[in-house]
Amino acid sequence: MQQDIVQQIAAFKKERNAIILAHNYQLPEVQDIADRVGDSLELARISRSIVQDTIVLCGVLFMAEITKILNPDKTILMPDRHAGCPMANMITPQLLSAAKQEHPGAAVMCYVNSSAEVKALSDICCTSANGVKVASGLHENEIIFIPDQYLGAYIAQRMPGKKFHLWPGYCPTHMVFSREGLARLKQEYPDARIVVHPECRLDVQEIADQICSTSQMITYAQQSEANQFIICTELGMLHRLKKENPSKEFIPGSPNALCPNMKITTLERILWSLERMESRVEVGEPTRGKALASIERMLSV
Ligand code: CIZ
Ligand code: SF4
Repeated sequence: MQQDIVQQIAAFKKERNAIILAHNYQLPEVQDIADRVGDSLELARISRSIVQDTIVLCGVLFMAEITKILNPDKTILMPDRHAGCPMANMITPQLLSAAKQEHPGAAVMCYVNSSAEVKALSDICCTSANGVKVASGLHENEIIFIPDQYLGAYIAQRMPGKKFHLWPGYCPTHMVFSREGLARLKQEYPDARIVVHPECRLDVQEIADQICSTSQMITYAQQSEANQFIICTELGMLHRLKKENPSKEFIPGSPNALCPNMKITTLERILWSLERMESRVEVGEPTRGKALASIERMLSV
């Protein structure tokens, strides 16, 4: 049955001249049929060199918006447009405008986990892979960081010369990791390295052997001499880590680190999306142009 769907997706993909991009947190079967899998920075870069007319983006809404912002002439499809990001919804254009009025001299640095409208009001974007690099390139000494307080704090700790105003947003999925839970796992796997995403709480970051973005986890696991890794990020990441490092062992830092929004996209929905050419993601002007400027500033870093 699943094989049937996989074949039908392949046939429609050809007919529609489409390509499928999937985020590292997607379901294993979705990652397996995707043409490319990556974090949001990788997917953004990949999308710019695609020759196909249609991109099916398997991820959450802000990722599909970024793809549309970078590729306005292509059709960008989301297999299910209900896949949102609760953290992205923790900041709105109205709230950001008020924060800018409160700190008029500050630059606005915006995690890509945000809406197109919020990006349009920001000076520069960043991802979890390039946050420190982006912040060190800013000439302003004061930064409003939105929306993730934990990624913001991670960057601020490495930039002692700059003053950060951290927005109190957070990722519900990354809140499930705890020091107590990790201490228990460490008893069971004493040689394992603890690998932590910077969206995790600071007390969890403090006990990490490595803090990094999802794609950096792949490189770290490949290059480390260790054979076991306790992974503190969304569970979908384990699939790619195991696939690309078959001789190493990856242990979830919590069995509950599941992002429901990342799991809405199924093979059935991808097939529906290609069949019907829905749901199309649009970002109107002038929002697109303004958001593009903050994304391009990031991509040039
Ligand atoms: O930037 C991304 O793709 C996210 C949301 C996580 C990560 O660190 O890769
Ligand atoms: Fe948003 Fe967290 Fe889900 Fe990523 S894992 S999409 S940050 S809620």
